[in-house]
Amino acid sequence: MGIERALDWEMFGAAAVGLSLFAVTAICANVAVAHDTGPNSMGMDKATRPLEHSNGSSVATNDPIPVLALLQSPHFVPSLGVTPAAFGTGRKDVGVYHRLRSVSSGLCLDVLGGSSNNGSAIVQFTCHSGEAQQWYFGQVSSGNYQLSAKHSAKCMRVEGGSTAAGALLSQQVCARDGAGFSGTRFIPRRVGTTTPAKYQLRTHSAGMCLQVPDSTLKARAVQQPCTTASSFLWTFEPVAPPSQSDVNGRWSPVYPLPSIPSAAALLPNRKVITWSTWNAETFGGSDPVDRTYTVLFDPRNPTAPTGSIITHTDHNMFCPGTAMLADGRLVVNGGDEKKSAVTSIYDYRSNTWSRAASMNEERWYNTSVTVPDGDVFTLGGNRTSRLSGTGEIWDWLANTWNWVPGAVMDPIVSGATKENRAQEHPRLFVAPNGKLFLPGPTPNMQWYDIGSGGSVKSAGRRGDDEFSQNDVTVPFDVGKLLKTGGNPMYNFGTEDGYWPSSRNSYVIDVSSGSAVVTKIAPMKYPRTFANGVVLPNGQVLVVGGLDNGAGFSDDGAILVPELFDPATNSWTELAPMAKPRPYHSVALLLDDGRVLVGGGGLCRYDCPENHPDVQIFSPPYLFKGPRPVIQSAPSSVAYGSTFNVSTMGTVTGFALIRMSSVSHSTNTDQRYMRLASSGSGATRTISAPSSGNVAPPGFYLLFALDGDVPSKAAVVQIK
Ligand SMILES: [Cu+2]
Repeated sequence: MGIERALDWEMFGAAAVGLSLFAVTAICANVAVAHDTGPNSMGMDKATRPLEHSNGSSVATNDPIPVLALLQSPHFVPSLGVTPAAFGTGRKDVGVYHRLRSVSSGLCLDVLGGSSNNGSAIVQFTCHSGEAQQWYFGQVSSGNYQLSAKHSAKCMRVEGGSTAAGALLSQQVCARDGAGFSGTRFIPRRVGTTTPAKYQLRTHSAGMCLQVPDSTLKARAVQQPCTTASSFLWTFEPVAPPSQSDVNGRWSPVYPLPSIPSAAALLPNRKVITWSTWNAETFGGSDPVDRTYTVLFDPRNPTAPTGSIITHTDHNMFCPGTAMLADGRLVVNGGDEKKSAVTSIYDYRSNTWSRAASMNEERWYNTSVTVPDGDVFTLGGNRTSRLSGTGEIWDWLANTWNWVPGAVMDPIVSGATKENRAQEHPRLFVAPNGKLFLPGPTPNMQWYDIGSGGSVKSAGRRGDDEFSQNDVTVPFDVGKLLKTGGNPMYNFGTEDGYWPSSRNSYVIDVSSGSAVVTKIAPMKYPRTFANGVVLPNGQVLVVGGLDNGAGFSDDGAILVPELFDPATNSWTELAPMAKPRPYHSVALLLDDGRVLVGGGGLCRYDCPENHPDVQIFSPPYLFKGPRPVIQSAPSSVAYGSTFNVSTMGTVTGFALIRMSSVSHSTNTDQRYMRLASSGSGATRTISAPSSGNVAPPGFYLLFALDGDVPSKAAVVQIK
């Protein structure tokens, strides 16, 4: 055990939460594999083989393992609001905007008139708090940044990519590459050792420096041969994020978990099951075994999570497909670095995992979705296997996986590059027409019809969007999806380059049976690996992620969440969380209207990006006054029926949100709808959803609303 680990133990020991709370038990560890002989099924021999654990000691897999203490490594100190001293010398660690103030004039770089048009001049102007003076440093290669303006999401550029002295700067689309790319890269170089730090901003293409020649208001910025005169020097002033408040929302303490929640599901008993991989800290290793670390977390008792190591299903449930079944059980199929065809099912009623039929094909990073008749369709996950990735459907009654031969991957992969990793986590949603709509990550959207052997048809292009892996796509109303962020590169950033994440945002309306794409205001921050959670008021919380596509990194973590309001198609920043939530992080709506956010990591032993913890966000609607109350509601309702609920307080409407599972920013369960109601006073009569096309069968959260303020939810099964 190294010094750092010893320190971790001490730090953990000093924490307010005691070790005893994290008893790690190996439930069901000695239950024989009963009913499956799938390709990875090697029985107890493999599952009980001793392992070289990360602390160097050899332990049997079925023994309790004190993993938690190893994981309490608070390496990460949030640097929000602090300008890093090392700008230009390597990777940064901030996800904040900066004002750029001229040392000579004291004025700030501004897009003239706050314009969002291409070609608008970059000028100096009196410093203020507006978004046209806030710049994001998006790293594109070591020490090279694109500077994008917050209001427009467009980039500062030397006009025409000119290398001439005196060339002017204006704002242009943030080109990824090609002709528009030159003139958009800047290299901050610190000059002297003053506080605050002063920087030159060197242009990559010309090797010149950004200058504003005098103190004239609205003077345009130009490039000139670099000197250290004050007209070439800039201070970078971080813009403070919103504070924790009733208006901006409030975060709970960070609650440690026994393992990293890289996947999670909200269960009908209002608890959350999370899971990770075969090891508490790393997905890789020379001898990964088929088992999974899981945690049962009760938001009402957040300091007492229960960790388990599931060995008897012989399934490493790492980067799988996930879906919630009609009866509230969770299905997890595929996953595992070695690829896996195994299907596991978690039953909240007995708190047990069991094994179901294996798929016809091994998959890693596939997507699963519960379809209107309760079966589960899965697609993709064939990048490393080189198998077909063609869709299969699990018949829940017969417990068999059957090919859907026409549900092929070609349209998803078409035109993609290796770095797009197009075969991974296709976005799949049940549309009101009963077909499966695939809005991404390819910009070539598709309709998958899984009837009659299956077929695929183009749904058109996703506007002017690019390929966007690990984006956020959330069905925020019947037939309506929010699509925001993502990155054309998956896991890029470990070589010599980064790709800034996207802020592109669209509303995609499929309620007519064809996809209508509307480009909306960009998200305030660039994000990849973020999670989107639809809230009881119909708004969408987007939380976490990175400003680049690097897996297993906290660099460029965005700590400020944003709220999307479909009434105005606009974004509002909220109070920042305490920890980065990068690759392998999760977020879920809880039944009380709060949002659970956690995870990130599984990089390697003791890497600083491992985040075995969660934090719970209370959105602003919880601080607006008394909440309505649902006193009673039926436990299940039938499609097309009406049902009564009794309420207390002011009730202006009802919302229904499907309880969901999430991994890798992928959540196919989640969906939102308002329900029509009649009556007044304590008893209201509500119309249930019409069919499984609108509301796939399963457990839902039913919220009463007083305007935008939600009740705590009743849990209702729709069938
Ligand atoms: Cu993964």
